[in-house]
Amino acid sequence: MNARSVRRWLSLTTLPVSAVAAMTVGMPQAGLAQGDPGPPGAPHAWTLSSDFALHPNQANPNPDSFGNDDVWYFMGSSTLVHDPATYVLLSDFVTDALCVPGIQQWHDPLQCPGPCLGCLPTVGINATGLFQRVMGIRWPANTVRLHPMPSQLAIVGWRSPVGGTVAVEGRFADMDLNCGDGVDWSMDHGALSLAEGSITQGGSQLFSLPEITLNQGEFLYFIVGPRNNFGCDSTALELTITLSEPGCDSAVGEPYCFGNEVLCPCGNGPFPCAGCANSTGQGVTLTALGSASIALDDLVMTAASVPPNQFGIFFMGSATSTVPFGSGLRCVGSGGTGFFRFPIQFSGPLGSMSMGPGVVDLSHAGFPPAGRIVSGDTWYFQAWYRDPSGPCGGATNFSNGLAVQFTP
Ligand SMILES: [Ca+2]
Ligand SMILES: [Ca+2]
Repeated sequence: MNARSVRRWLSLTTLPVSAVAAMTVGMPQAGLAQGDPGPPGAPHAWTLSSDFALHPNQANPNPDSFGNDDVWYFMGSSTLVHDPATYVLLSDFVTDALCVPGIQQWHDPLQCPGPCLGCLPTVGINATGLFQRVMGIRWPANTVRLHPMPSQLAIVGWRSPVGGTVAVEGRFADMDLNCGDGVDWSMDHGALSLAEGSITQGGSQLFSLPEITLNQGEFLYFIVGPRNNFGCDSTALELTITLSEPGCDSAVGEPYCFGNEVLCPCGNGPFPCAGCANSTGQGVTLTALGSASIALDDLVMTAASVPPNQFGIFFMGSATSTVPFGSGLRCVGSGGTGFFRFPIQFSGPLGSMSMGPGVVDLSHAGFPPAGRIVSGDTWYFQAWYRDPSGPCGGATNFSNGLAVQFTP
């Protein structure tokens, strides 16, 4: 695009004045540095120790920190076979396990070897705020312990509240360092083992699975079995499950920040490769064709599934974010350099907006120096559009984000 056509494009975009005025309320301004309004929106990680609900809010199953019910399950089994049909919720909860006030645990109330020995199998947490050493067990504050029986597994189940791809990271560690023959551990998807191992007496093992695809409602199980002897099998389970962003295809650039139902402002997802749902029932996808070459300047970005006949813009920033806004998520952060707005667009009867070729030229013609695209820059783009009857009561919504690293 040459300078004349850029000027024509810019002047054309000044025409719908009322639309501009209506859209400008609350929108990032070109070239105006803005801090991100607080931390990113709802986090998208589940950590066993921080989600473990304490007295008097204990629950089994246990909700997550986002208000989803029935996410964490504290369980035992009836045999050592890894068969979810044989897993049962531990029914009894105490706040002074092992005779230590503040050690809170779920267990089977029928299998208690003796006073202060605790009941098994068990899943519990040290909520005393202090490191505890009790009967040889070294139990750091806020650490979750599992202990099996000779023929019963100790199990933490996680029932996925979302559909998507998750990363799982954590560690099993012996807490009773002076005795025992170690434990077997496993991480299962339903009845299928995804990772397993044995830790010897006093040992520990890390686990990390970067990509597990789950449907909403499917279970991951984190399991401790006794090996040959269940004595001294207190085992710490550290566990964090993180919702990862699925790979969605764009010929150029990397789409990110999608409309999953946990993050979208009123649960208006999931759209694994688009923004949060709008009034059409769809999320808007932002993808690009052409190339990221500065010299060619042939990048063409398209936002599809926009509500018909609405105004919108493309804008960019030098950082990512995840901020609920309107009926969607703002995925672009100012990065200290500001947001840069491209000309107003109209979605027309087909509900689509495109920008380019000429994006690089446009940035040089219309933006202050901090917003002029040069080789080596990575810019984060997003489409922002009006949607007066959007699902969350917000009058605007966003596409997914698109990261583009520019080349010579
Ligand atoms: Ca041990
Ligand atoms: Ca053992």
